Amino acid sequence: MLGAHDALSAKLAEEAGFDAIWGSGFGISAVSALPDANILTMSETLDAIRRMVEAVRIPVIADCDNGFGNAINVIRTVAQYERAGVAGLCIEDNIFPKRCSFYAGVQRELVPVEEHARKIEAATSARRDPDFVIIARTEAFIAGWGKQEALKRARAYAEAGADAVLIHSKASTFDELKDFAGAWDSPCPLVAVPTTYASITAGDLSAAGFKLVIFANQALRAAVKAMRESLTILKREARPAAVDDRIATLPEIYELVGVPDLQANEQKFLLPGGHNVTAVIIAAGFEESLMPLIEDRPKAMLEIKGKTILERQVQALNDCGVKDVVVVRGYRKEQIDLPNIRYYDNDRFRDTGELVSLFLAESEMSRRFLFLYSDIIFDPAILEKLLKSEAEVSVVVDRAWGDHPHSQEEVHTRQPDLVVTHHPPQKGYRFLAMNEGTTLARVGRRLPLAEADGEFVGMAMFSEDGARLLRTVYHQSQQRFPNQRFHESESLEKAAFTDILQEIINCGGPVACVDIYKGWLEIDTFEDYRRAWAKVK
Ligand code: SPV
Ligand code: MG
Repeated sequence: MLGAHDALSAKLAEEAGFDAIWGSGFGISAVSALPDANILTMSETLDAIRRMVEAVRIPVIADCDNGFGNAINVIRTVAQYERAGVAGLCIEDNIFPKRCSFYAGVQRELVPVEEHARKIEAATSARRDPDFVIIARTEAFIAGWGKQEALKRARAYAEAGADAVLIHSKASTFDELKDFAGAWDSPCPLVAVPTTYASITAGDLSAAGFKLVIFANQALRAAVKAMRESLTILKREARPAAVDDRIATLPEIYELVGVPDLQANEQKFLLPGGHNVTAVIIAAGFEESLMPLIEDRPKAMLEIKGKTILERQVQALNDCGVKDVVVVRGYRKEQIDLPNIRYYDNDRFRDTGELVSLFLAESEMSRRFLFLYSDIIFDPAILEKLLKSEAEVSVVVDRAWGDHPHSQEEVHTRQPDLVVTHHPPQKGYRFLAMNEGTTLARVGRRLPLAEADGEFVGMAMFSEDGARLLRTVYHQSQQRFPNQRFHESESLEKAAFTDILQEIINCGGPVACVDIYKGWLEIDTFEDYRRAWAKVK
């Protein structure tokens, strides 16, 4: 067993492969900067033990000193500790209040052997589970009372019903205990704590007849030495990196305290909200038609009244609680360097399309995520509406498209992503919440104008299942469409986001529409850019 002083040291002991935890009274007191002398109360000690039990799966045996009083106190001690989930406890024949076995120059008294035997009986009678282990410990050697007294006491405790006897020694060699073990004539197993005779091995102890060994305080002492050394250096150098090679990394701590579980449980059990969604913004492309406007920067970094398009997007996302933002860069990637954003780079942006850029960020698609074109400015209310969607795949559709006729020429220059939907909203009722059950039938830049009943805004959201569907459809498409057209694009490599949306629809995955009416701008042409300057406040 490894002596732990708190939940974290118990966890490290478990990780190191020890069979059980010794909830050390010495250690629990020490981490409160107090001596091991019954200064902490039973409930304070129990509190520390309970945290250890909660942190590990291996058994925890609690060091209960003298049981925190007489036999009457022991009854409650056993009840409380058993309820806390410990596998057993140890009670020593020190008087209450105790003194640690090793402290020199302090008063040391043991209770009479009969009194301690009754305490052991009280302990066994108080347990509910017969497998709950009661270890009786004698301090006869510690008090200097010799082998005969130690044997007398150990025998009395074994007869009183102890499951094991801890025979403690502060000698610098193992001789005293070896002698004791040689004379031990009871089937009751023996326990040793080799703190002062520390060069002994567990194997030596086993050979001498001991069944259980406690390394009681090495974890605590390792921590103190490591902290003291690092802190001395840190104070002297006044620079955190000076101790980098002596300290655990932050990810090590995250792992130890269960951050991966926290993340998984957040996904599973917290209601969806802006905070647990990642936004993936595709900003890799280069558009000849916007030269020379975008000569020195990508479109997303075009400034409109003191703020770039990307800054405006990030602001809107943050305002809606979406703090995790990913940008896929390509053309003039060095120009995109906003803080608090994670980046992926598509260095093949000239030969590839939006879909390739999106899938560079595939590792983001293990959970709910938002998809955004990088050239749109939108009212945050649109984002809020999208975030509320419970569909697996949702796209924002502007129904203002149908308000007035569009010329072929306009469509040719602007190339809007058009949609044909099932159950489009009735004209004239567009301000009602009418996005229930509306789904995409077709999407693309070359749909017949007469059939289009909305425009895809360039904002989409995928639930965890939706993200899985997207990945599956994409990877299947790689198999099914090698070196050939993929919907409106000449190949999958050059495909647009709308092509994969169409493929999802064709594969039977519904794509839900989040209907809006205006409230957004797209910067596709000089004219758009000029208009944005006029419209944006
Ligand atoms: C403890 O770890 O608190 C013990 C063992 O009781 S010892 O400190 O060796 O007494
Ligand atoms: Mg102790």
